[in-house]
Amino acid sequence: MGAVTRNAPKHDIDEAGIEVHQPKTWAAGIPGVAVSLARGVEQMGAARTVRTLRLLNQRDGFDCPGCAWPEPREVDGEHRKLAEFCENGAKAVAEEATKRRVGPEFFAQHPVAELAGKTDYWLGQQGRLTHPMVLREGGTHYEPVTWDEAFGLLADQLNSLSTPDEAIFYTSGRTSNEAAFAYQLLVRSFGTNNLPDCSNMCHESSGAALSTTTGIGKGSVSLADIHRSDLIVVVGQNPGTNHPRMLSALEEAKKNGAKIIAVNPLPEAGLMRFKNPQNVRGVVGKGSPLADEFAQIRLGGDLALFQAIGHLLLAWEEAAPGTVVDQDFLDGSTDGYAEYAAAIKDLDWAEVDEATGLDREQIVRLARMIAESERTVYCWAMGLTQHKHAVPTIKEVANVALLRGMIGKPGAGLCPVRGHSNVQGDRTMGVWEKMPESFMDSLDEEFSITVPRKHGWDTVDSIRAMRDGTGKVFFAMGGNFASATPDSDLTAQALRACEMTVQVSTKLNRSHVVPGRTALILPTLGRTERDVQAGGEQFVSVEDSMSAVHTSRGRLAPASDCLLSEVAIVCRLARKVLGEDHAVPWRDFEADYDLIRDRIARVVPGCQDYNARVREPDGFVLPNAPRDSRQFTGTKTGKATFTANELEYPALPAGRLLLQTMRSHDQYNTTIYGLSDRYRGIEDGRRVVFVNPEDLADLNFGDGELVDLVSEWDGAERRAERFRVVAYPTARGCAAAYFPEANALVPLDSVADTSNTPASKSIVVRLTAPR
Ligand SMILES: Nc1nc2c(c(=O)[nH]1)N[C@H]1C(S)=C(S)[C@@H](COP(=O)(O)OP(=O)(O)OC[C@H]3O[C@@H](n4cnc5c(=O)[nH]c(N)nc54)[C@H](O)[C@@H]3O)O[C@H]1N2
Ligand SMILES: Nc1nc2c(c(=O)[nH]1)N[C@H]1C(S)=C(S)[C@@H](COP(=O)(O)OP(=O)(O)OC[C@H]3O[C@@H](n4cnc5c(=O)[nH]c(N)nc54)[C@H](O)[C@@H]3O)O[C@H]1N2
Ligand SMILES: [Mo]
Repeated sequence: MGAVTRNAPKHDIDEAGIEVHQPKTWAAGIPGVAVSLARGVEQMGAARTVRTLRLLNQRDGFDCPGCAWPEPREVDGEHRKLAEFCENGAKAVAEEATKRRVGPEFFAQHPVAELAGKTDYWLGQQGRLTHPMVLREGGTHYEPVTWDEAFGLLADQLNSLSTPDEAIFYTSGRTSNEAAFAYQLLVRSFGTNNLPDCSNMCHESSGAALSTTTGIGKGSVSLADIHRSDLIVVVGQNPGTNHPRMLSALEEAKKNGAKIIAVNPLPEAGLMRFKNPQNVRGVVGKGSPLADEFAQIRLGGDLALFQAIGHLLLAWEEAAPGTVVDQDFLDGSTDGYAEYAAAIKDLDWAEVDEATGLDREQIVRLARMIAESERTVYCWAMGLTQHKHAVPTIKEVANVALLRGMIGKPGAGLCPVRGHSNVQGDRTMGVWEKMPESFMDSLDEEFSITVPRKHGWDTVDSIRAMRDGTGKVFFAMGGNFASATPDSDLTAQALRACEMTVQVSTKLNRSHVVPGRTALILPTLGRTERDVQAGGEQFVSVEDSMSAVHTSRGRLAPASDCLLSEVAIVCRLARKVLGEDHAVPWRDFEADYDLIRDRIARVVPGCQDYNARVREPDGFVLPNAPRDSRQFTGTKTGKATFTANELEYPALPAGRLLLQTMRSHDQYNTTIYGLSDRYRGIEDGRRVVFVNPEDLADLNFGDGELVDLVSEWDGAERRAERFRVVAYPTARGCAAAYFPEANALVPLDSVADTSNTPASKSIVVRLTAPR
């Protein structure tokens, strides 16, 4: 039990030591392999590194706790590699399988007030949490507490609320299907739909747009479709860092003759060239060029770009009828085409120029490639979802796909690339503040209970509620709410105003040190660890970005004897909160997860016979009508739906920059693995702001200067201090800094229409001399 404690860094980040080098023009290859092994050995020693990585993403092993990119499926004629993981997946595993420990002695040594002054990096590097801990009202330090007392304290607090709606139950996307299903059942049995999740800040905009256009809030491609496509459009996504295994899929598609268009304000290394560490050419050669066209778009210019592409496609169709538009598909399977065509007929090109910053010839070239492609896949991530006009932007991408009939046929489709490894599965299992009525009905029927129908709070509304005193208990199933959310100072005050905050976590993070009046830390097992219950050793299941459901079985000894699994935490808490004679057999659920899966099979659409099918070697794929049969049963009209949208893009006042907040190559969201953003040339620091050199000249700032970033929103200012300016080839008028350091600048009310996702990719800022 944690006998070996590897040393955690004593010192925090020294930004004075930051180094800035030339950015790289290619991704992965030897440095990637070397870095992943070094990080593993640093955190867990050599033997454990080899043993652990051997099981990563293998059929008898555990699902990578990194991103949601799918594994190859034998049934589709695809084969898993001996090392089916990437540099950043290996880092994610090293973080979890680390031998460093944060136990009661650590908390006795460090008062909470001191810990609150540390960076997310320092906190995360201290290691795995080993004991349940409590911070009592008025206390200065966390103290050990028994599980039983911890659940008792929380149950008393919950049961003393004047309504269950005063409690908020957050989820991060690493939670397994079994834990997620049990958790939402507990929350709804208790009496609320306040189930915000990380998806609210992530692909909520994709879900909102796609449920209107295709009738299902998920993508409509499989890995095989990517391999078979002849054109892949990657918009607002940095796969080299955030979905590195996707580069292998892009490389394979290229080998089969596909072309790639990259649309991004930054020339991300992983979009330019790829050296595949899995083959000899990738290790010693120059690697393969990836993007055939790189469109260096301005932040938030994508809606205009896709309207322009749609406009050109229609103009060419008009000039030569029957050559561009897929008329059969349009006539038979879609709705709303006439309104859409009318809306983009009179396109204002001056606005397109202003919004995109692209050459008109390039837009024409992109539209040509799209017009000539027989099988196009559109991939996107946070570069599209985190803007005020995110939902209509994604609808415009869908419009272009629909025009050419690029959905529900091999090698084509829409592919929102998900973040957290089980964020999609959590939603399927009911973690959503506005699950449909039909799901609630099934829960009622299956368990003979009555769950509430009133929609709950999402992430932004939860922060508002805690700020206003209507949200009083905050419970988090994983994640790091304090750092991941916008408006860091306001959110911290909101959390501190709660009666009680509770974090179910594997590792120390900021959310533990921004506590409510009373705070609990409930340490839990990670993906990599063996999960033994009364009914024997358990496995869990997850769903990837392409709707494939499969098992994940941990193999390592748990980080401490005191850890409980997420399922056990939910079930024990439920018994305390709801009483021992509740309609749901919580004790049995905890002992044997098969019993939870039996219920999932009866409640969750598409999950019939779950226990048997998930045990198939590759698991099973959830039904997806648009992809499987070109059916759009989920839309209002039962057809794929074109939409007409206003041309919208972020306004940029004179002397200001539009700032995006993004991930470095050395972090997983708020977990900072290290200080190397290798591809962008940044080492040993994180407080940098990337700005185009011509903008710097216009604004009278120089490369290497220290500045404060001041965001301006609705008459109020927010400040993030002491960032080093890095002259960088980003699009004009645009800047970039890392999440979560820059989250203080994102105003709580600056959100995407419809999806309520924080607009953290378009913050109006000015640079000023440091205060
Ligand atoms: N190693 C690692 N893997 C991860 C994560 C991690 O933190 N680390 N996080 C996981 C999660 S939860 C998620 S959601 C995904 C995130 O995956 P990404 O979406 O790739 O993550 P970001 O770093 O936010 O990068 C956004 C990309 O979009 C571009 N972009 C920003 N604004 C715009 C715009 O307006 N238009 C266009 N066209 N491009 C734009 C940026 O330049 C950047 O390349 O990754 C997942 N995988
Ligand atoms: N400014 C800005 N803000 C953003 C974004 C952005 O691009 N810009 N991106 C947004 C996006 S896309 C997302 S998804 C959110 C992420 O928001 P979250 O999901 O809340 O944050 P993470 O950093 O992924 O959570 C990390 C913590 O999860 C815990 N953890 C890890 N594994 C497990 C596990 O197996 N079980 C449990 N119980 N806990 C575990 C650890 O304690 C770790 O400290 O952030 C959002 N915030
Ligand atoms: Mo995400």
